[in-house]
Amino acid sequence: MDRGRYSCALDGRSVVAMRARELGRKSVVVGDRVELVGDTSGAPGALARIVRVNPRRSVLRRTADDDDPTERVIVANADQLVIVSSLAAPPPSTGFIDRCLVAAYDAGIEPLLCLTKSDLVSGPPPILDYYADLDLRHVTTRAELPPETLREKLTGLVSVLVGHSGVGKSTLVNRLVPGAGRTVGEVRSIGKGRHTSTSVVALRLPAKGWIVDTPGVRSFGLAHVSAASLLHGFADLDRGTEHCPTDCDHTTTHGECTLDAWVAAGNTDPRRLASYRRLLASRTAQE
Ligand SMILES: Nc1nc2c(ncn2[C@@H]2O[C@H](COP(=O)(O)OP(=O)(O)O)[C@@H](O)[C@H]2O)c(=O)[nH]1
Ligand SMILES: [Mg+2]
Ligand SMILES: [Zn+2]
Repeated sequence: MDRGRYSCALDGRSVVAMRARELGRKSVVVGDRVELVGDTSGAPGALARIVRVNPRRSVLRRTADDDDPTERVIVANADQLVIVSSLAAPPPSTGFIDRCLVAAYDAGIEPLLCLTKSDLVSGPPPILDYYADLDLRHVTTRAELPPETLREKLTGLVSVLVGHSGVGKSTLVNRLVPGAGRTVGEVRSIGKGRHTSTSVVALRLPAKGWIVDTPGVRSFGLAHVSAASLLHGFADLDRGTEHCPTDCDHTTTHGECTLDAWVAAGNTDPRRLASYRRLLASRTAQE
């Protein structure tokens, strides 16, 4: 999307379209399946109109901050959230990854952890210990090798790439989509305010499927996720709440929360509980 013009894929060609008035206030986002009328030739200067947005199979949302309830839909109809995190330079941030996991669960899409820059570290990455009790799929990549394992996991699916700046997303996209021409090693600033657009783009994979790059998405505000749903992003902890009192809010101030005992018994990494409670606290601050 660029200045009210949407680029739509139709039978292998790219058709530029604008929203038709009958759409009203309904949003059109990357990944939406739409119905077009008018000039769909894709010829230079041709302009079609989007008259209908089909029901969405999945919706990936975020809020700008935990304390800003304004909800934004980032991508519709995605199958997979690829959480890109470098093993070094910068080191992985479990706080960010945990947020992404909550967002993926909330969106109803599968998370895949992609650990980049494996050439900069040796031995098994400690971050995998942190997620050992979670059924989290992962791949590792390094710039000098073609990302074959990742490519296989993307084939035929719509995958959204998220990650901090500098972790190697553009490098990956350029390897996966020849000719994508994503700028490497540069942080693109598209305006400075938080209300500016984030230029999310969908790129077609040569094999089959789409990859959605989200260069402007730096954080996943989770104000739109309820406290109960937050726990669904922590399946390893969710299992430990079976014997909590029904009104348990799982915070430390609730004396009868059984999560501390669950963690002490070695069921999952204690840092996972700390991370969950940090997320809970960041949300309660705004309520
Ligand atoms: N050592 C190493 N550096 C990498 C790797 N992948 C990317 N980089 C470097 O990391 C920096 C940021 O990469 P970029 O793709 O722009 O990251 P983005 O901000 O997430 O799009 C660049 O200098 C890349 O050359 C890798 O696997 N190993
Ligand atoms: Mg980039
Ligand atoms: Zn509890």
